[in-house]
Amino acid sequence: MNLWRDFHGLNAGYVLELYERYRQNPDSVDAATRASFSRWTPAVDGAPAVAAPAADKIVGTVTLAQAIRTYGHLAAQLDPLGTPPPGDPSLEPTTHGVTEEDLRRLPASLIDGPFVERVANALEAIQTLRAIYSSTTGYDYGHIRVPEEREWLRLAAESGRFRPPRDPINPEALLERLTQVEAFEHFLHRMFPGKIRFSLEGLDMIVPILDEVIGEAAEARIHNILIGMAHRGRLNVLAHVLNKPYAQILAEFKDLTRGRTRLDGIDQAAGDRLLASWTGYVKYHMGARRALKGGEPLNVVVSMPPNPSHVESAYPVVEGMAYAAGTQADKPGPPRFDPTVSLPIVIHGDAAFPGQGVVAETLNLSRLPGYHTGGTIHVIANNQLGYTTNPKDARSTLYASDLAMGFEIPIVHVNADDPEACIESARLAFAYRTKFQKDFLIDLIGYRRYGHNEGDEPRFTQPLMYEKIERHLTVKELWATTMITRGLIDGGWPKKLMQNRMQALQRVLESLHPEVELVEPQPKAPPPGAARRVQTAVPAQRLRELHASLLRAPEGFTLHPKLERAMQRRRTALANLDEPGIDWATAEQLAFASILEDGIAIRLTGQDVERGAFGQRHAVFHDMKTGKVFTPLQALPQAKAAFAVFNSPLTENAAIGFEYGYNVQEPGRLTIWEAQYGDFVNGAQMMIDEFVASARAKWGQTPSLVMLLPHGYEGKGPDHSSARLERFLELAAETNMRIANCTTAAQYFHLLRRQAALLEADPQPLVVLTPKSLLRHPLARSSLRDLAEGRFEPVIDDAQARQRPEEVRRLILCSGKVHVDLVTSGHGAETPAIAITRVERLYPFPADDLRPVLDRYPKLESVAWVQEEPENMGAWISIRPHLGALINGRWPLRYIGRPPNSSPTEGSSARHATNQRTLVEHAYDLNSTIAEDMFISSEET
Ligand SMILES: Cc1ncc(C[n+]2csc(CCOP(=O)(O)OP(=O)(O)O)c2C)c(N)n1
Repeated sequence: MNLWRDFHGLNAGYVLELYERYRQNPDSVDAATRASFSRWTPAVDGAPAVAAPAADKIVGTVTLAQAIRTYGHLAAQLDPLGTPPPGDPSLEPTTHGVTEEDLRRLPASLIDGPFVERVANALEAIQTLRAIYSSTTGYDYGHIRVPEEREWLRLAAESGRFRPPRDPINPEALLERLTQVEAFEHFLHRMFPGKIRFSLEGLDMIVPILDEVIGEAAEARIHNILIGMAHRGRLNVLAHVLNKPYAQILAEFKDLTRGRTRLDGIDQAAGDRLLASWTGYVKYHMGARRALKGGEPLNVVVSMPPNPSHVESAYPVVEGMAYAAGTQADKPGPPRFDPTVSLPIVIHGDAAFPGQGVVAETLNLSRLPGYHTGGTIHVIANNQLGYTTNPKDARSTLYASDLAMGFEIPIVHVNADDPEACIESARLAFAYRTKFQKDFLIDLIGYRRYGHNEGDEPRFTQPLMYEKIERHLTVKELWATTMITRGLIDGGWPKKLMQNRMQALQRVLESLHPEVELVEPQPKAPPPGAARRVQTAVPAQRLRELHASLLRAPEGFTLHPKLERAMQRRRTALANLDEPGIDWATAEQLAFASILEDGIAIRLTGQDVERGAFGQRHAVFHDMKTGKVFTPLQALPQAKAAFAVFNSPLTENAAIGFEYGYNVQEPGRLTIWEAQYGDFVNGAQMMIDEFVASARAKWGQTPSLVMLLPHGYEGKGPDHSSARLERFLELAAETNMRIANCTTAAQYFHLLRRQAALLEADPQPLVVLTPKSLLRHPLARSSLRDLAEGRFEPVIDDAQARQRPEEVRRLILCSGKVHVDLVTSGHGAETPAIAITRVERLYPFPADDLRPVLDRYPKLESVAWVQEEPENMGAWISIRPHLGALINGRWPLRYIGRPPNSSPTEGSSARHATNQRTLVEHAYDLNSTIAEDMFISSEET
């Protein structure tokens, strides 16, 4: 036995202590230890025969080593501008009761590690640890709770496995790359002074880091690489990583009038309208795609989706895209996710990462079923400033990356002026991600050479920092110096390289043909009539077979008794062709089943969607005895594509961003997100404004995301009632979305099928205000015939009034649940002069369907819009001009409803009930006057 070879660290200390005890009294240790020590000749074995080192020195050495491994990053020189690191007392030997002399006397093997063989004693071992952990890289992984991962990370750091020169790099290629990056910024700076480009300078190493990760990913045959990033350095990454041609970028900088007067493939009038509203977009937010070419068909696509100015909003979108790219959904059952197919890389700002809530929301998705992408590589482009704000005002944490610690993401802080350390961090990130399929974060600490943008004067707010920056050599210059010192190049070479690059850019600028080079995505005009032609009816026999399949549970599956009864009731729902036995949830299941049978995959997510917030859906059943789950739509024999259903975590913003990304990456799948209550969708207003509503106009994207938003005034109070329809209507323009508020199960059925059928032909987001009480209301139920022979009706006229049109004096137009309140009020029978027509599709405004309704009633005296939302909410404000144009002064158009209110509803259910009753009474009161009631607004049009 050799003490120092066989035992390390504290173990060695403990054995020594035991040996001391044995020496003084052999009986004080157990028999096995006694036998072992009796064979031990300390002098021969190398252990001190008489004076073993004091245990406290051994313990001190070991705890010092441990402290360096955990806190060494606090002493690392991470700031290229030279700010001294904060340090930590635990990194000092004296804190652990040891001196350098003690360490020199102790053997290196006290400290376990791959380098131990190469060093002579504990002092050298500690010095080696310092060189590793407190250099220009700060390994920050002490928060990882999985021992295997921690050990892997430790060995990776201490073996230098990924670090040049052990893992060599091509120094000339790196110099050329850094020259390319720098020259591009210099050139733009010189040729377009004052133009915003959000220069990368100070964080130039981002490009070689991306090169490294992408190169490794391509070798690992990862097919889809998705890069998410905001403004900083985006142009440089577009040019050099995505290979966006210089000519195209320069053409955008020239900012020439587009000179385009027509769009191909559509008539002039439609083209004019589109061009008039076509917004185009700022160059530093545009997206790009690049197919990597290799010797053999590599088939790797690197893409960077466009992003809005809202920093970090692209992060969940990229995750959704990566997840979709890695998910196979063309076979029935649950979809299959392969983490080796795609790789998300997200570049964050150092102020944005800790500041924007969507980051925490998205990090929380990272390891959840239905969202886990196999690991994201994060890079914080840490220039130590957020616009004009210093870190001390930007975050409550030491590092910009600290939020990631809670998600057990290993972090490497790295000085952006040390290219070799940066390359190592990229390799480490990729290797860790490959091994553990988890996120990894590189906190790349550099600086910002100019102001927030190039027109900004940074010295107003950071005069001292910019004094340093002015004198600071660029990373390219530093690397060139290193190469000269290492004798790799001669002194004139870097300058020559730079000249070459600048001249090349100059040649591109001189030979620019902006009309050719300026390639902007064009919004695709929807094919005329696609939506109108779509067939959504499903033959009754096919529906009955689907229904039977959906009700077939596995052998021996024990349902909850209440669900068992509900299922029994459901069994008969389709028995009779004309009996309205199909409720909302049954219609939804049938719609989903038939869509799957048509070969279109479905993904449904949202809070508690598996059961449904109102206990209506039960897309997933739980066995009462075993807890096993059963998802009928995943066991459907007729299905030809996958069905995914996932309860989402409690997020709206990241959740919608993720689904948006999933949707645009795989537009052939029906992607549905459901809000718990419709009002919560406002937590994702940014995603709705910036992506769902406007991405088509800004970036030429064609999303088709479905959002199900429970809506309806049922006395719940200010929250839980309104899905804020008014906001969606306000955002609706051109062909950017469809908005519906349907009142029957069949309408919902056809609407979903219609959306699925239009995914390719005419994709548009679909906003559906879904019911709560109507989920089970008899009037909302539909018959099998409605599903088998009907279609989605944008407008449903009053079936009874149609029979006696000449009696009708007032036409009430309404949408959603208030229709049921009106027709169940009992006033109808007394007032045959009223017709009640439902507007089921609110956008696009169904003018063609309403026109015949208005023309149907020859004795009409007035048209009234009735809604339960206050006057400043709901559909009224948006729909009023459309109705006015349609009525064209033939009758007065009046509003019957609550007055404007800053809150969506009354706070009390009693008050709600009274107001709702009054509202209905006034709708039926042909003699009511404007001033009589609080429900009537002050004006007639
Ligand atoms: C949601 C949002 N709020 C505010 C802004 C305005 N803004 C743009 S960049 C920026 C500073 C970002 O700092 P940081 O994340 O460190 O990135 P940097 O610009 O320094 O690279 C601010 C405040 C924005 N774009 N998005």
